[in-house]
Amino acid sequence: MDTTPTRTPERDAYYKKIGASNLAPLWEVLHGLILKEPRSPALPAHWRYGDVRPYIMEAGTLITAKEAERRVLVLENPGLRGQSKITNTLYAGLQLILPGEVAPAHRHSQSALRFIVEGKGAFTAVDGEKSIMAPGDFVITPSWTWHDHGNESREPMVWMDGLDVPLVGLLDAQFAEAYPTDSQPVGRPSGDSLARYGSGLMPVGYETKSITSPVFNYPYTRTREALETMRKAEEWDTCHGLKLRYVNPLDGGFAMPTIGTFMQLLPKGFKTIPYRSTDGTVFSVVEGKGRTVVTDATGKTHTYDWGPRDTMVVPSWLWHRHEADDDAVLFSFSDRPVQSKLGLWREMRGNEQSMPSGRA
Ligand code: 1HN
Repeated sequence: MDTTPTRTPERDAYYKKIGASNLAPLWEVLHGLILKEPRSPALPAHWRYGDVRPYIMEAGTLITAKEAERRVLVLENPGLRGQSKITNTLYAGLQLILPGEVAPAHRHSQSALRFIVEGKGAFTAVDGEKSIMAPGDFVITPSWTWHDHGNESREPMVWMDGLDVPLVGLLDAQFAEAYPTDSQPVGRPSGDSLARYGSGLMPVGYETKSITSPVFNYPYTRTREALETMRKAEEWDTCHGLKLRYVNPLDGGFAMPTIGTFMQLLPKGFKTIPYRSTDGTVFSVVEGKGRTVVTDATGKTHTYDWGPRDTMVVPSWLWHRHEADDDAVLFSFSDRPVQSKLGLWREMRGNEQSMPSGRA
């Protein structure tokens, strides 16, 4: 697996000859196809909100949300520039919507999440329900659902979009269409889906074919309260502090079929032990200050001093650890549901010497 066979003039001539018939020798490429462990072309990276915010606001002076369709600055992984990817399988960007603006309705095969970073009171409408959004809220746009955004507040609103665009592209399974009007009709009151499906209750006889959670806004107030109540039990995980997974209340699985989403609390002064997993992960800091130390594939360490609203990405299989200077809350997302379904997901904790385990 480690050594490529020697090239000879005879072999090269042969490769050229068979190449004309769209054939190639596996033995020349095998070592690059089957790796002993993940070696992602993605690099670790950190976007400080203070650095990025002026550029986002400047975009607001250059183009309207309507003309842009979606006015977003793509968070491009520095190892994957020009590909609109933050990891090999996922897309992320920061979207701006100014007071009075509308981002017109459309739908596509790709699933999307919104994680609210700045501003309060703008809405996204999904499948006939408007959800008013606030910082720290996690909002889902399931595959093939109509969605438009609007801002009826007085402040600019910025959120992080996370989509499975590269993954769906790899599968060549994408469709998209525009809605005939900018906004879709709203048929249900705001908060309806949370009340219906996200309160530990369910309408009797409810059935759905959807594999995405019917709760499409998981408000931060509830998430934060869960973390605050649970911290009293003092059950800290050495790698994660207190880490919760967003679930689909219908089956306890991930809230989205292709993207796993998490929220974790690191109490003031907490230092995690190193951890790595095969799902490259995007972090958005909600509260607190601290740092994440990532060791890249060359053994170089990167220290990211983060604060509220910053974004970070830790690619597959890179060791990383966190330190919290204040009580810190981190949102994160990755392609874990896909890897788990396919039996591929593995993780390793810094105190483990043995082969990594596969469990999600
Ligand atoms: C999209 O539909 C949205 O609806 C945002 O807000 C970002 C990036 C790629 C493809 C579709 C949105 C997107 C996107």
